[in-house]
Amino acid sequence: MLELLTSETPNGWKVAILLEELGVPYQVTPISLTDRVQKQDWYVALNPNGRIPTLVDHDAGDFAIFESGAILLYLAEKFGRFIPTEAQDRSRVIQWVMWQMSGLGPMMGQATVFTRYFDEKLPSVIDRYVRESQRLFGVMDARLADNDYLVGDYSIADIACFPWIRGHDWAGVDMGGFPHLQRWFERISARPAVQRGLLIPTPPTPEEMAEKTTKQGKTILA
Ligand SMILES: N[C@@H](CCC(=O)N[C@@H](CS)C(=O)NCC(=O)O)C(=O)O
Repeated sequence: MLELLTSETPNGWKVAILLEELGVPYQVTPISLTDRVQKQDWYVALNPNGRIPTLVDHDAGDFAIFESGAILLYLAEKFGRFIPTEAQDRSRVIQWVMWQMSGLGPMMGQATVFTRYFDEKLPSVIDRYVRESQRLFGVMDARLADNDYLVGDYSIADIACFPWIRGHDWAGVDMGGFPHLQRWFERISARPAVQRGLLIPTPPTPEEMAEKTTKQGKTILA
């Protein structure tokens, strides 16, 4: 059995979406970020970074994996899906996953932190992260001008990026002016497995989400 330890955030949704796309059985262990469960000793023993998500493969000697990009790769390779077998396309998918992990995720994450969680609003800092996020939106938009997906067919490259693009409003990053990205976003949003994955671990209302995330933000910054 696969166990996903997660919370309702972009890095967690990536893995939930892939598991739903794969249609394999898995169990969910919700981790309360507000209660700082991700910092408890038992959790840090599984994930030395003390953040979500973590995947434990109980069918492989309780093998624990941290870092959402590494989890996507592990699952794609384990089940031989959502990653091409041809060497160069496989490399292209990995390149986009790396790009998301090192660029899109951190920039959007910091845009969210400085727009939403900090009481002190620092215009130059917010501007830096918002503009860098938009630059990255432009990189995706250009790639998607002639392609329905980032690399060939729908893959873990698209799954890695999707929840962060979905969070653009919350992060205060305008997505207007990126028509190809918008179309890609709508195409992926329409997938039933994506819609199911976004309900893991709980389906909060937008109002609950806003309040919960604000409280979580304060807790995480503490
Ligand atoms: N690079 C890590 C980032 C994980 C991460 O930042 N997770 C956030 C939620 S999206 C988290 O656990 N935050 C709680 C904290 O900072 O303690 C990954 O992709 O798995």
